[in-house]
Amino acid sequence: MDFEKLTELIIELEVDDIADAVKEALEVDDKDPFDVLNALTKGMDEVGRRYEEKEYYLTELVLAGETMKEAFKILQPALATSDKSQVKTKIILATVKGDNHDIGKNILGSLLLSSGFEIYDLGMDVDEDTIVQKVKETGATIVGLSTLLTMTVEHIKVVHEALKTAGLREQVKLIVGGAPLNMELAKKLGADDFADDAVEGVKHIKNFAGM
Ligand code: B1M
Repeated sequence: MDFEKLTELIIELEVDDIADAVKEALEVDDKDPFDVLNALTKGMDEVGRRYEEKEYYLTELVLAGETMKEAFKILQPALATSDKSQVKTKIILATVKGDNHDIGKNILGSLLLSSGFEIYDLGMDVDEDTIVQKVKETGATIVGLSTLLTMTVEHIKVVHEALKTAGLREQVKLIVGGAPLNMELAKKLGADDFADDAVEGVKHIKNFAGM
């Protein structure tokens, strides 16, 4: 199972075949799971391009999301590392209010879990009050926000302000990710850090946690 084929299966929305293909790549061909993840993500980027060009419509976007989730069910255990820390740093993850994209956030969550972090995943379309409440309840020291939509990036600022108003901003590091963001914009919106992809996200978060 070569990487091009995996990319193609995502683009062609082969929701029934993708799990077997990922299994074959990992178990028969002994491919690196992170390279498999890259091949799948490349497919999602092409789906996004086709959607922009109006070759694909919302139905295809939905199916692409389902296909990626099927792939990830197989990939997730393979991405797990043996890098477990003794003391568990608590992290809250959420996709911001108004945004229903959760695949990137879920990948980050799985990688963090397998690195020994304690994850509180609030899901997608999450408002600032829910995040503030969860920080109070858990004493989490890191909040990771994901957003893929240009129109929802401003919600990062809303979360930053809400944490500030609640007197919690000093106790948490706020890290964000998602295609419409970059470090400059992230900082402008009040975040402490930005990561380009989930692997980078884990590195930055480990840094915050002093690991
Ligand atoms: Co939507 N969508 N979508 N979509 N969708 C995009 C994002 C888009 C770029 C497609 C396009 O036009 N080219 C575009 C956004 C344009 C923009 O605003 N800039 C778009 C649009 C317009 C929309 C709708 C508005 C369409 C409509 O309704 N007319 C709608 C919005 C709904 C809403 O959210 N309110 C919509 C809906 C959907 C579905 C729900 C159908 C589905 C999502 C399913 C799901 O997530 N459960 C979907 C999909 C699948 C996509 C694309 C094709 C793929 C997204 C994806 O899963 N990528 C996407 C095009 C694209 O991304 N190229 C697109 C794979 C995933 C692994 O990557 O999530 O980016 P990603 O995560 C990356 C990094 O960003 C980073 O790490 C991951 C990789 O390692 N990362 C972090 C993410 N979060 C991080 C947090 C971190 C660190 C790193 O630290 C905390």
